[in-house]
Amino acid sequence: MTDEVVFYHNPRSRAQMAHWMLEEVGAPYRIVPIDFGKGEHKAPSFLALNPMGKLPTIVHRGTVVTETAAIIAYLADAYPQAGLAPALDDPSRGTYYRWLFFGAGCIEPALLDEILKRPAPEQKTALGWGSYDDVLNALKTALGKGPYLLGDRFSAADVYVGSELRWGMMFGAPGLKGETLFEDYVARLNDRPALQRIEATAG
Ligand SMILES: N[C@@H](CCC(=O)N[C@@H](CS)C(=O)NCC(=O)O)C(=O)O
Repeated sequence: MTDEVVFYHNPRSRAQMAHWMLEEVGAPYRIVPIDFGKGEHKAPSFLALNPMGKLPTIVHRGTVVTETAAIIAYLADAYPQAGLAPALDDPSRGTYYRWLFFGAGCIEPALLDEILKRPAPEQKTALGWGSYDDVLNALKTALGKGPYLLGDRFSAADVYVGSELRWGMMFGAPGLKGETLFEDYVARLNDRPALQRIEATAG
């Protein structure tokens, strides 16, 4: 079985986050471009892989993986030589999981609240992400020691959380640009050669 990762991709999407990770781990991969305008992500052949009709989606060693955070975590484990995930018995694995899941479960919906200007619901305690301000405050605590979420160690959690922050900054979510802690963190990530490589090809 080939070790090549088949990567369904469109540069104007969250697929860029997975693309960065593919470059970080040095995985052999083949890009299958998906044209949103032509509706290729809603074609039956693509829906058979990802019933959500969304990117990113990868196929590796015969298994489909969807959801950006899952793809990033999967690649960290599939290519352990890159050293982007703490070992299973390393206590920092807990911190690593914590921020990866926080990225998908809290940062992502909180950012969308702001970017899409979604009205706040009355029953806030049922929201898993609390509020946008709570999420930013938690992130400030997480990054306070730095330089990365696991301290000195860069990990796949930074690829995902950092991608979310970069994305939030791009769409003008409040409280990110001009906040030194976030600006410095994103600047450190922007220095990663793997990220620079994929940015250079994004067009
Ligand atoms: N929960 C998914 C969201 C993926 C997602 O919404 N991708 C967007 C692009 S950024 C997409 O494919 N949209 C196409 C559509 O829904 O029609 C993840 O984290 O990967």
